[in-house]
Amino acid sequence: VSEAVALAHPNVALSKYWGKRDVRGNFPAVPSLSVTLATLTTRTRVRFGRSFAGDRILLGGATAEGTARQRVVELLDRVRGVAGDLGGAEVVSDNDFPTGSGLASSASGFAALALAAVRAAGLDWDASQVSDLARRSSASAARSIFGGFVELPAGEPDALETTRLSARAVAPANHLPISVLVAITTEAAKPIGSTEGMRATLERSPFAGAWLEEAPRLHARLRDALLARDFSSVGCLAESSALAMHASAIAAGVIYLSGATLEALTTIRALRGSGLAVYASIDAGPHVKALAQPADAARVRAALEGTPGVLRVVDAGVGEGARLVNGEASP
Ligand code: 2P0
Repeated sequence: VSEAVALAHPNVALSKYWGKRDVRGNFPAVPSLSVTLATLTTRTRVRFGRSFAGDRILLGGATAEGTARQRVVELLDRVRGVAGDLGGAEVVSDNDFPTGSGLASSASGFAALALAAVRAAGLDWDASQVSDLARRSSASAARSIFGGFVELPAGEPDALETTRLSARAVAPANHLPISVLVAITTEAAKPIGSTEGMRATLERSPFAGAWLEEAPRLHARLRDALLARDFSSVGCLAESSALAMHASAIAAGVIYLSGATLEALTTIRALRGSGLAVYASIDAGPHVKALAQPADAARVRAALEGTPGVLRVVDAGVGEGARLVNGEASP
C-alpha cells in the first residue's frame, strides 16, 4: 500500500473563467487569473493497494456515488494509466467549509486529489504536470496547485488529446496584499453546476459572444494592473469581470445570485461610494467575495456582517498552493 496526503485551498478568480472551448478535454475558452486563499482547506488522503477491491471514495464522510464518484475515478484512472497497475484506491477527502455552493470546493478538492494521487502513485511529476491533471477534472483546480496570483490560459484540445494546459504562478502571495472577505449567504448546494451553467450560457445567452470577446481583454488589463501593484485597478477590473460573467449567464437563465448576494453587492458599492477601495467578486454561487486592502478589512467585514442575508464572513488572505503533509516536499 502506498499513500499520500495533500492540502489545498480554493482560489477566487479575479478575471473569471466561464465557458469551455469544447467539453472534450475540459479546455477553458477564456483565460483567468486568481488568488489562492490562505484559509478554507481541503485535506485529501489517497492510498493505492493491489489487494483493495475497487475504489472506495469518501467525500465529507459519505461514500461518493454517481457523477461525484465518476469524476474522482476518472482522475485516478488517468494516474493509473501512467503509473501502471496500482490496484484499487481509497480516497478520503474533507473540507472545513461548505461544499458545492460556489466556494470553489471543486478547485481545492481536485487540486488536493491530483497531488495526493500523483504522489501516492510514486510519480515524480512537477507542479505543472499536476496542474494539467487537476484541470482535466475541474479547470479552476489547475490554479489551486499554485499559491499567490495564478493564471490559467485559454486552451484548445488537439486531435490526440495530448495537449497539456497548466496554470502558472504570475506573482507570489506577498506581491500585492489583499484581503478576500467571503460573505457566506447559504449553506445549501447551488442548483446549477458550473459545467452546466457554462454550457447553457454559451449555447443560449445572447451575450455569449460579447463575454468571449471581453473576458480576454479584462484579463490582460487585470494582469498588467496586478504586475504594477495597482490595487484599485485590480479590484475594479475584477468586479467588471464578475459582473460581465453573470450578465452573460443571467441572460441564459443561469442565475446564481440571491437576494443576499445583491444586498452584499450593495454594501460593497456603498462603502466604495464613501471612499473605501473595496470591490466585489461573485462566482457560481450566491456568496460574495469582497476584495479589500488588509488595513480596511475590519471595516468591510463589519459592514458585511450587518448586511441582511449574510450568515457569516470568512477573512482569507492570499495563501499557498497545494502541498503534501507528512513532511514531504511540495511539487
Ligand atoms: C472561475 N468558476 O474562474 C470561475 C468563475 C466559477 C465562476 O471555475 O467545469 O469547477 O469543473 O471546469 O472550475 C467554477 O467552475 O468548472 C469556476 P469545471 P469549475 O473560478
